[in-house]
Amino acid sequence: MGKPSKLIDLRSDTVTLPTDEMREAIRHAELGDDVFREDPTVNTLEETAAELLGKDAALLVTSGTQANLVSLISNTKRGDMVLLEAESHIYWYEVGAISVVAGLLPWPIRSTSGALDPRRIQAALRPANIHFPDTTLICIENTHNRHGGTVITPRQIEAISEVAKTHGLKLYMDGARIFNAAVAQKINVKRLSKHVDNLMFCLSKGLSCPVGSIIVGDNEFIEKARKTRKTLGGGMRQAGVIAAPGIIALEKMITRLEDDHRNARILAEGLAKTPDIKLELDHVQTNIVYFNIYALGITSTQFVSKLKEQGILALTLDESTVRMVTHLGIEKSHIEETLAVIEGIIRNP
Ligand code: TLP
Repeated sequence: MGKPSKLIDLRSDTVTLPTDEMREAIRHAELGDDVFREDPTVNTLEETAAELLGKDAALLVTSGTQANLVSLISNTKRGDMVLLEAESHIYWYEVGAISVVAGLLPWPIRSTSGALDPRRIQAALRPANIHFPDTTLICIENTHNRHGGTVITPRQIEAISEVAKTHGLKLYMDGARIFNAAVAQKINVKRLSKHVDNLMFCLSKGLSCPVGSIIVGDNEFIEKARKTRKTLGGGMRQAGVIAAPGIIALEKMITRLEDDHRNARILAEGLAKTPDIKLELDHVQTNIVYFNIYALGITSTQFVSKLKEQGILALTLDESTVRMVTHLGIEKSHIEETLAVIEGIIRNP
């Protein structure tokens, strides 16, 4: 097979473009000043999101990173200690905002596939002592990005929430891809949100919106988060232009995530059969595929630039690990082309 005719962008589901219906909705959105709570489109989106996740209220913010930061600040006080998974997005990819801006001490806990073991949480808790910061929050991530888009089950979340309750801690979920987690497990998303105090999810990943993330929680928390968002300069005016595609995403883009999962599986199974490529098939549960190319004798950066020469875009995770993410616009035929290109690279690394 020759060079693919069109770029196949597997870097992230964040590269998805709004659908025609979303663009139309943006054009026609009814708008107002959201700082005055007068944007009807934002209000509708927030009400829809709160209902979908089974919480009192919701807040639209600009990005997943802002959602996590607003939530961290609103769930804690400066100087507190926060327990989180060692590979979590908050710990790795948010420019240290948890410390730099929120003034918190992140306490990473290792796991094998992204789900925190309640016994390890228990072991990390410290007794009241003048030397120690107060531990007030546990953060989980679902699906878990750096573990390969793995899902956390309602039972696992409930077990973590029991430790949280016993010790008076709050439980927050970075659910950037929470609908992927729900669709993969064929469950109502409320079963994943039920046992956390609050959570966020992203509109601008697999749901294909151009901008935005949503925080959901109880009324008191969301009021606090609204003020925190303002502190961070995140109060928006006619934000209905962002909210309008969000409403369509929640109505129409969730069930199709299954297609992305199916394509990721085809990709992973193809890669697993390819000599010199190693991957954990068990970890491929949603739309993210990581694979190791160490045995090829080139770095992941070199591998990714060879892919790019052939019109395929991917990201590196570390020196020998490559990441590919499926999303709207990636069809089965693109996956087949990608596998064929990879076979070519392997024959001639
Ligand atoms: N993740 C991005 C990159 O930052 C790595 C991606 O392409 O996967 N939580 C999780 C679990 C995420 O994966 C991301 C984005 C965020 C938070 C932050 O969202 P944004 O990019 O909207 O700030």
